[in-house]
Amino acid sequence: MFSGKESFKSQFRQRLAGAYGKAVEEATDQELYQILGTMVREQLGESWIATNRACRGDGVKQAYYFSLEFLLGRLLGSNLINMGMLEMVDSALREMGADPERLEGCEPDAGLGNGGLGRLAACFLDSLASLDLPGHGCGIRYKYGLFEQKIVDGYQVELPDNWLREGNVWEVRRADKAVEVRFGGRVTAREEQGRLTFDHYEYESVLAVPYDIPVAGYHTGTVNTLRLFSAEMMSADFDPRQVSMSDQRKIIEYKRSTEAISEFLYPDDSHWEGKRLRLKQQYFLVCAGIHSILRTYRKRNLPLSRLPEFVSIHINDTHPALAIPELMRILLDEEKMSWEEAWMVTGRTVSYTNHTTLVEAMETWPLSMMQELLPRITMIIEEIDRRFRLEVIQRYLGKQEMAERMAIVRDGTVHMAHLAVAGSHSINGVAQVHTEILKQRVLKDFCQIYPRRFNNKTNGITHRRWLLKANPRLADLVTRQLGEDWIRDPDLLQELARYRNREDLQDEFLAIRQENKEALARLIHQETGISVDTSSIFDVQVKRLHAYKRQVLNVLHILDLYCRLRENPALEIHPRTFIFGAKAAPSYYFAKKVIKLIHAVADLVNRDPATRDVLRVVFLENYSVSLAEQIIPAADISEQISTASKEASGTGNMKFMLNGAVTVGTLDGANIEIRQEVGDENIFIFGLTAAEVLNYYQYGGYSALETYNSSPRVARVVDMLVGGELAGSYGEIRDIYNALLAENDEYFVLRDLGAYLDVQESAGIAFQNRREWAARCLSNVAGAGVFSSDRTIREYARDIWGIRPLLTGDRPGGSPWNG
Ligand code: 26Q
Repeated sequence: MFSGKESFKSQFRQRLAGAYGKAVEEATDQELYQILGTMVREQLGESWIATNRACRGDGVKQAYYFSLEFLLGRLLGSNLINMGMLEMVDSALREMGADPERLEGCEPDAGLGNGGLGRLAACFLDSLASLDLPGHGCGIRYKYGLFEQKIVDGYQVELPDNWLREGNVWEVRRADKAVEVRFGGRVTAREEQGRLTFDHYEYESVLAVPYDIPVAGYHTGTVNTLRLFSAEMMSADFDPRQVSMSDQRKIIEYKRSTEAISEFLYPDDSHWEGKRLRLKQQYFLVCAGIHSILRTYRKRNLPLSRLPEFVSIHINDTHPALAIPELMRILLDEEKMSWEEAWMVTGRTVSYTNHTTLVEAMETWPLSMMQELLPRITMIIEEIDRRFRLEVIQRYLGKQEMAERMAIVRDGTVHMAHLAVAGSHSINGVAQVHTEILKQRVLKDFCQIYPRRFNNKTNGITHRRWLLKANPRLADLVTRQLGEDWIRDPDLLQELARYRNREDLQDEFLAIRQENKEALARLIHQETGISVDTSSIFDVQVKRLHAYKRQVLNVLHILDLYCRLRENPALEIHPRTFIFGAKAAPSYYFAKKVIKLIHAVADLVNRDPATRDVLRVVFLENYSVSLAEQIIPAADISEQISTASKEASGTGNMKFMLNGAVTVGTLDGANIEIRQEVGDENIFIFGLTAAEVLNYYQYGGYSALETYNSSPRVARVVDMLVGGELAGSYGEIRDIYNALLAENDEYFVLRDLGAYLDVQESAGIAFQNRREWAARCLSNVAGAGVFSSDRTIREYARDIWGIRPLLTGDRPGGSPWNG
């Protein structure tokens, strides 16, 4: 432990010498980073012990957030901020001749997630610890995170993300807490003392080794745990000296097949691929996680019937829904509980968040695959299904067809959302409109039977990473206006609304925005060679690439401006820089074609002398948490333009707003609630509503061709796609054209295009009135308080988990590590 700057410096030097035999000026940035990270993690040790002790205390209930994804990003800066050590460490490093920013750059992003769902899990961990709540994460330590994206010739190329190459300073391997996970084999039933007993033979064992990462709250002593499991072979099973050659081959194969389980995160967002291995991952996580929870619980010497008083298991979408049959298996087979009691305990312990209503993203598994891989679990799921159907028919509705619709297992397919609803006491959506769609449409039958289980928890983001860390200049301005209290209580940001018309504040805000834009412009130039005009509007769309998110709509706006400028070189519009960042799932061919389209449009627009001074199009490759932290603070306009009803919530929208960007968006997901907070004048809303879209779908969609035929402006940009000017990509772009016209535009792009062009024009004009624009930006920052994940987590803690703050957290004034 160190306390204060001088002791930090002397320890730093000592450790550097010990580890590498070097002085600061001789060491590489990587070496300096390794030492720094290790010291920071170790500094958390005592508080980690104290938090764990407090968690074991009488009557303390803990929540465990099970997720196949944790999109953490870098941890050095956020840990230093939360520990209150950022300034001290920065200045100590500088005094020793090291560059803190370069050291931070040595840390690879922990990119163990695809997008919103994984990043939400990471924000929740930060809020749990910052609120002194006993809540931990449970996930998989993928050896490779989401692929690294390179763009070659306008096409996405996927490279492995080898984030563990230099090790991970934040994790602690806990070999002593490894647990066994069993796959395959056969199950037989026999009667023992009047009770059915199941024996499992010939299974394959995999060892789940936990790696624990401390999660430090902001200026508090609470340090929770993110436990990530790594798959290894069970070495005790084999003694290599006593096996023959052919067995050695088997061992090698066994090692390979076990380690494969935690090798890759599947960037499989709503598309089929590597199915079987993915199912293995899900069971691996759930089995190991529950095992380790129960090991801790058993130290209380209480019966498992009381588990729900002490443990809450939350499943992040259906991916960990096997937690339900796995907990049943333990209660039935190992604890010999009755079915009825086991079902009661399981239901009271588990809760579930739904993150999507897209039919193609609803998880299902072939029953046969499940049987082969998880024979006992499958038997339990079938029994859950049998009893659930009976309950539906007998106690409630008496309708066979309803039971059939709601079935957990039907026609050889397991429906994970149905399993998750049947087996948990709480089901929540992630924004008001999304929860209403769940209740009134997607899960309507279930909501009729269990209305009290359904509830809304509008998403949030941690304002510590997304403002304090990502945009220190703006955070500092806010602190100078409001004092530091907003960091603990982000609702206080609301105060800024009162000052929105103060000219000094507007000027300061605009100056900060300008500096952030210049920093991003440097990055863009460094990464792409493109120079951008920092007085232009930075119009940003960064998020996963998906048809429903409608990057294509954005592109059509660019093409409309391009056509108009060529037609009329004197056209007066404020210059714009369009910035994109997006990864496409490797098997999602349409999404990949859109990446190619963006590049083709960029080529055209950036080269043409008629437009290049007014329009620029930039695609930043390998969008990630760290890149987001650099892009978002520099955005003027935030594009949130999904087809209404499709984006469950969105959280990027909140990050932009918090940094004072103005949203151009549809009435979808949390955009609706953002509008409520900032008011109509401070957001640019366009397009169909969710009700309108859903109504169209009910009656077979709208006619894209009619829209095309009746609007020359729409027709002109759509024709551009196949007019021969977008070079080198005829095939891909033709397919996008066909999706819009021949396939009748499933995502209402053309239907919303007119309204989108109009609202963009208003936004462009509005931008030119600098005072009014700055006031709008300030209103957005002011309205962002409710979208802090602190608010979200308080609601989960109170309404779903029933957990209360630990009494160990040191309250205000500072941090227990700061000396
Ligand atoms: C489904 C089936 C089989 C395999 C994988 C999947 C799969 C994997 C990942 C389905 C969905 C995901 C990720 C979904 C996701 O990120 N959803 C987003 O969650 C955010 C947090 O709630 C919301 O804000 C976004 O609106 C939502 O799109």
